[in-house]
Amino acid sequence: MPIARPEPQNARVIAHVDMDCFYVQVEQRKQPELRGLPTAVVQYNSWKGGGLIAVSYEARKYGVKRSMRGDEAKNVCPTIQLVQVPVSRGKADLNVYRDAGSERVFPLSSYLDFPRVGPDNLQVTYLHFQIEEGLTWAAKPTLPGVIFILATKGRCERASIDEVYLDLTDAAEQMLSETPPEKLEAIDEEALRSHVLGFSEDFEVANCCSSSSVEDSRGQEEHVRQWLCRSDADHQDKLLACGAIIVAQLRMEVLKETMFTCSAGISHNKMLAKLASGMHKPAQQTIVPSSSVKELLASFPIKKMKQLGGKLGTSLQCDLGVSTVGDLLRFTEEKLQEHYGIRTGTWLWNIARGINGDEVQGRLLPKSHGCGKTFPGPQALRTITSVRFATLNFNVEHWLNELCEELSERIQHDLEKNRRVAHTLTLHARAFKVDGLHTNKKFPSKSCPLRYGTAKIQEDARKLFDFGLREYLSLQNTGWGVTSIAISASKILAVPSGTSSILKFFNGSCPSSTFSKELTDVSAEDHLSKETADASVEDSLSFSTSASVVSSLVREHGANSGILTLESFSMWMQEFLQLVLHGKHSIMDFFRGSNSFCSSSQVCDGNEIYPGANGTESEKQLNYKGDGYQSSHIDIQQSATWRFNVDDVDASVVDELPPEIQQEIREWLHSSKHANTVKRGSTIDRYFSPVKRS
Ligand code: TTP
Repeated sequence: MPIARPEPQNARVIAHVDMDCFYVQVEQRKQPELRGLPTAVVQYNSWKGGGLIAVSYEARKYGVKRSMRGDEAKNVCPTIQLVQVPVSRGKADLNVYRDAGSERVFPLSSYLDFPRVGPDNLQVTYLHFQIEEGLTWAAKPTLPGVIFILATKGRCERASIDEVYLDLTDAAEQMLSETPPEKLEAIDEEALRSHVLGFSEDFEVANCCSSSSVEDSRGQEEHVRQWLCRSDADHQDKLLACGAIIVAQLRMEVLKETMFTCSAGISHNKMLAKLASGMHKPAQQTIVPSSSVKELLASFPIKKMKQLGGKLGTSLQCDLGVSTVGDLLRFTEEKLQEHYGIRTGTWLWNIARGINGDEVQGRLLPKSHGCGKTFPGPQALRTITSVRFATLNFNVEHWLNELCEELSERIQHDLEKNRRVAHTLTLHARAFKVDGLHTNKKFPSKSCPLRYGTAKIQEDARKLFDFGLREYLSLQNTGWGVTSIAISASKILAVPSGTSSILKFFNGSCPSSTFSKELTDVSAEDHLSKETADASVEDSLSFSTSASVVSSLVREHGANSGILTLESFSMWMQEFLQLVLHGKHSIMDFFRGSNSFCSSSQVCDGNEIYPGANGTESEKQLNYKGDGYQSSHIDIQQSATWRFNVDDVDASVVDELPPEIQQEIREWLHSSKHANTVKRGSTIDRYFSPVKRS
């Protein structure tokens, strides 16, 4: 449910930047000959020419829409160029689009300086290479990608695969105090091409502008210049003017360096900025001054508002007769609360007035990872495992495994590249019951703690599906058909690098520690993002697993024991993770470095350290117990994987630990080496004591 946040007192400048027909632009950059032509990107499923998922503005002029299939699009626009989405594992591979927003590219200008170094048979002008690919160029000048360029002027929140919010308040304040627009000798043409709601239109109407006329455009630009440079404007509008000039510069920078055009909305909050960014596309920007908010919302369709596209919007239409946001002004806050509850009622009351206090979060990386596949019509999946339709892959398990493999690769990539760990695995599906009526009911989404490793994710996803299916079918003994499956990884947190954050990480003050011991239903808002991905993973323990292992250990044994202080343990882990990050790929490697690792077949007796269990065993396991899944905890000691011999511990490892813990560890190792029975009393000793844990 939406939450109403009051607007902060101070004036803000918020921009929403959205790439234009993004997938088409990515394809056009790959194939420059498509530029300027009516083009659409079509889904991997080629039935009737494939479903269109992105349409160029040239094609839109012919009436081509995203909802069409390729054949239909060709009927309305015979010259349309249809480009297939890359396919991998029998489904769309969106990596190329996902990466396009955040890639770091060689500047085209620099590339042109070294044309002979590049592959001969390619058009150098449009080439871009990712630095990560490790190309050995004589010179490697780097320039940031879209997100990085946009993030240079203020707080940046990546909202989806192709859109960001920017909080430009500080940059605008600074510009206003140092170089206010009225003192600028020249204002970029791009800024002068802005649309100012409630201002530009007046000019257009008064002058009956046809956008193609040069005089008209000059006149409009002059008109906008007057608005941007008003010395009698209030502080908020002056800030917006600065914001518009900054956004225009950013958009030009994006175009210059990445060849992508984008559109933007600039206002004093996220909601209004988002509404505005889509008003004039492509490659334009729209400013919403406070004085125009009422007029904008008066005619804005209620169902087009974020969070009102679904049931709530429908209820507003059907139950309250509301068709535009402005219509909400007819109702008191109490009335709206009466219908929709306190929080939602207040939120609705606020949006009717353009009030939205949501902050721009500083986040350049996606909030979640997800991948899914639909199985429309006759493709619906009707069996869990492959029995009769083995060759057709019409079974849930096959596709779950494929999707999980993708997800696993993606989160592993995120972990390695960005040091982020995902904590929650969620399965979403759509299904119908074969009960004569083909009832389409929502398949209950389910989630559980996420364990790294493809096989584990596949195993858990399958359990989530089984559990969801039982709930879906309830007592009816009917068949079913699954029309879509999606799997997502969320609650993604950075691996902490400082004591205070690591304490938070382990201490329950962050979402990671709210692991449910049971499967949890997923709220309607917990959608898959547009972000989906591919990648591959070894089923090995990475430090991500260690983070969740440690967090579970602390919860299980440490936090309340008073034996090992959380702080000292966290310090130790901090160093530990640093070591893992700097060259060692896994905790196993960390210990293996001293050749101390016992294989699971080895017998390890009294002189063993149990620094943790591997992710498989230490995490809560999902076991079906007849009437539902329950969590159970597998004894850590069963995991021989994590046993190693004290005698083999490399002393240098201890030297690298924080000084305040070194002595304690040394004493503990010493006592462990010299006693077959584990010494009691040492804090860490007791903490890891197998006896204690059994
Ligand atoms: P959008 O930003 O919604 O649309 P767009 O960028 O194609 O066009 P516009 O200029 O109107 O903003 O989506 C971004 C990309 O996400 C889009 O290029 C293709 C992909 N996408 C899908 O794959 N399926 C969908 O249903 C939508 C809405 C988008």
